[in-house]
Amino acid sequence: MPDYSLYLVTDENLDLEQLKFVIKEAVAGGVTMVQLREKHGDVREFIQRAMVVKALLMETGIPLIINDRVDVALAVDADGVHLGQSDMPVAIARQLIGDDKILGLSVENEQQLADAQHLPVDYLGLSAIYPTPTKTNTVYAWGLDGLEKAAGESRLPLVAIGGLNESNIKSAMDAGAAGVALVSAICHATSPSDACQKLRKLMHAD
Ligand code: TZP
Ligand code: MG
Repeated sequence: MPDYSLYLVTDENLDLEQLKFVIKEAVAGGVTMVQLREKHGDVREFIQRAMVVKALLMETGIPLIINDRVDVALAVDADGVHLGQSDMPVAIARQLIGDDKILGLSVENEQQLADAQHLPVDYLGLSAIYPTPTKTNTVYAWGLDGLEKAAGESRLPLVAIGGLNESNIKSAMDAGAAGVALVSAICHATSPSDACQKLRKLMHAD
């Protein structure tokens, strides 16, 4: 099973130099997974940025996951794709990417969590734990209680996302998350490397 524990989701507002800086620092700081999330560029730019990130992750063993777009994931031979509820259906995505790639799906309510249990995905993104300025169209906040309940019900590993940072990642892991996905706590840190190291320590603290 991939190590989902410290899962960086990139901020779409980073320019290419900032993106490279954040990825390099996050790798140095011990991130275990990287998702490239691009919401407003065209597909050519998405592919170019994905190739740059892929080169930076090469030989680190850290998987590159592409947000939303199966075509981009295939184009750069990424390690996986993360899909939302209105993206390509995961059964079709699985056929296209094959069994060896990592496939993640966001679940935004109890019904979606239940429905996802028998889908051909590797993990679920529990979205959102808390409301966050990074993504303003989230529909539901699971909270830590919701995360704990979901973890008890899910046969699939859960990656918690939304409003997570130094103050609450330990609680999210204790509530049963397989990992925490973070945008601003890493991308907006002065030193993403220091931030990742600190997050890792906090996450594994007793
Ligand atoms: N999906 C649900 S919340 C979110 C995404 C992509 C953004 C999380 O950003 P942050 O800054 O870690 O709260
Ligand atoms: Mg999406």
